[in-house]
Amino acid sequence: MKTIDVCLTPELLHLYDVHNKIVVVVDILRATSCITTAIAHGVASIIPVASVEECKAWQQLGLLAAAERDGTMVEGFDLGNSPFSYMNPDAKGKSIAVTTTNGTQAIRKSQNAKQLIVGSFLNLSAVVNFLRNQPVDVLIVCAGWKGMFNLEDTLFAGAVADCLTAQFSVACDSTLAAVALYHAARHDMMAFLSNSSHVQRLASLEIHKDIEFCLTTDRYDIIPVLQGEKLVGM
Ligand code: 3SL
Repeated sequence: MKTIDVCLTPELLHLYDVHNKIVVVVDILRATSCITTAIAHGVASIIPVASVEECKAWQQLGLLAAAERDGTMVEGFDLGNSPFSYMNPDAKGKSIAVTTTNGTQAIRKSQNAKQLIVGSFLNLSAVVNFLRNQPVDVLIVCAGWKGMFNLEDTLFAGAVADCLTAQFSVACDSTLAAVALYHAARHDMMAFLSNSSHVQRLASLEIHKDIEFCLTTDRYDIIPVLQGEKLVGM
């Protein structure tokens, strides 16, 4: 039987062989929610990059560029990391280079996967329905925060694994833990996450609207998938 596993932080990624797996990268607050929103609103592609310098180089080549560090937009860029900024009609049909504190790093670290897709609560059912029919093992990579565990990404991993118990066997206790946390949280994720570190961090930056949006389930039916260096809609 195919397996589903959860890598709780990118620091643990060296323990997994991603070459033969579909990797789902998740950074609920907010990178993968932004990427999902961007593609759903007609952005042609997202180029996820690790460093601010690399992102700047894309901007100098004429691309729109988004950079976030520690929750704040980096000066000199066109966009930060709010899902609402990706709804701007001016971004439609464009490619956007993006760097974020954790999410784009997790994507780059997972890029050798057999296939890499991007997940968020916004496209939860689309991700689940896609994975259900795939003949290979799945690894959900939680972006976390600067190498550390976070709750919101783990809840998403638990939600996906919970929906796939009939088709996949669980490879590791991290998946069981993620499902247990999701069961504890699912009726009121906002309340469950209220003391979590990144919700507190974003709340201190007065980004409540983004938190609420990123915890919305099934707003979009698309899945960003990595093709070469770009994430495009599937
Ligand atoms: O860490 C990341 O990749 C970001 O999503 C963090 S933030 O939500 O923009 O603060």
